[in-house]
Amino acid sequence: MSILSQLDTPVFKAEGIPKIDPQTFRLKVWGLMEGERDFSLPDLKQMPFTRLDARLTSVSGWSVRAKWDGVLWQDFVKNINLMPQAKYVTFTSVGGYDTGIPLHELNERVMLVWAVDGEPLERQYGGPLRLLVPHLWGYKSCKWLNDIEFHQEERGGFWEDRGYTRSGIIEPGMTLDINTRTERPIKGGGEVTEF
Ligand SMILES: Nc1nc2c(c(=O)[nH]1)N[C@H]1C(S)=C(S)[C@@H](COP(=O)(O)O)O[C@H]1N2
Ligand SMILES: [Mo]
Repeated sequence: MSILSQLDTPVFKAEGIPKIDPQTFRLKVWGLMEGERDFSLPDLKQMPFTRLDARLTSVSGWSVRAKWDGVLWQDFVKNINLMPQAKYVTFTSVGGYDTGIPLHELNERVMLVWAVDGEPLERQYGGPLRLLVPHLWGYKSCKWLNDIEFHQEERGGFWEDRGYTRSGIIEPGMTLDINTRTERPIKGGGEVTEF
């Protein structure tokens, strides 16, 4: 059991929990780039490995700290030749949930995650592969990642089209810290690092 399930971290699934075979899974990458690429899990696991201690913080009022295992976005994207017009990135799940992030917002702590503290990423938490964007609201951290598209103009996304901000910037307020089950104030404006 991963720390996420031990802590009873909420499971959000706008589209239901898909069943994905990790053996045949391919992450598709396309759009304003040279060619079209797909990556198997072993392909991703050959890239530089990172364990990142970071929080996932939901606009719905909770935040969880864990050690996330995977490849940093900056290491992953080195494998792709982007066209200069590529300015936005849309992440889409197997079930069609999507979210968009400007390319320049994908900072050095964004990662593609397949495990949590050495435990495989469980299905309900986005396994086999999810995105983690610690400095933006959790709806940017697309679970069950199926494809990544590079494009020029800003678009919406599943929650962005239902009233949440396109920027996803974490706002000041109170949050339930899942690790300690206490309500804590957050200053917002970036990753929650105060606890
Ligand atoms: N595919 C997909 N990814 C998703 C969601 C979703 O419904 N479907 N919910 C998002 C929201 S709102 C949050 S807060 C986090 C929650 O992650 P968790 O379910 O692993 O706790 O996943 C995000 N990624
Ligand atoms: Mo969320």
